Amino acid sequence: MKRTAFLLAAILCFGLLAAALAAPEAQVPPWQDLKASGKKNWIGDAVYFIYTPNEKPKMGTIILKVRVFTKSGEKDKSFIVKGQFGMPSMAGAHDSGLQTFALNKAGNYLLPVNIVMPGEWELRLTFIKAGKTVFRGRTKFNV
Ligand SMILES: [Cu+2]
Repeated sequence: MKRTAFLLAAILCFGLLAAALAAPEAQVPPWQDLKASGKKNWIGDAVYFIYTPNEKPKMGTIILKVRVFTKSGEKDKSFIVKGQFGMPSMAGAHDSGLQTFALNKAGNYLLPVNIVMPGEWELRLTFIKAGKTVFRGRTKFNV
């Protein structure tokens, strides 16, 4: 009988642990369709970001710039911005993996994007604030 009680307690503990581990995952925001480059993408109602490539996407390396602004128009450098790009039709053949944008002195987040093949590409952006993922957006573009 004692043994059964112990087993039940152990199962309960594992259950609680699993629930605790699963909880942060459930809080990750769903993927949203990004607005076009140059347009405002709001993160909640206090902050927005604008992404712009340094040139029209073409074969080779382009630099993707992301700027985050507070509602009052000041640059917000408190985020970690991550990007991932690849060709959805090619099952990760050119998948970049999750890359972290570099923050420069001007407060711009920059990431080189390598386009190695013409066709349809997808860009995914993740915004992290104080260790928490607060926004995830994606968009497709043709080269
Ligand atoms: Cu390809």
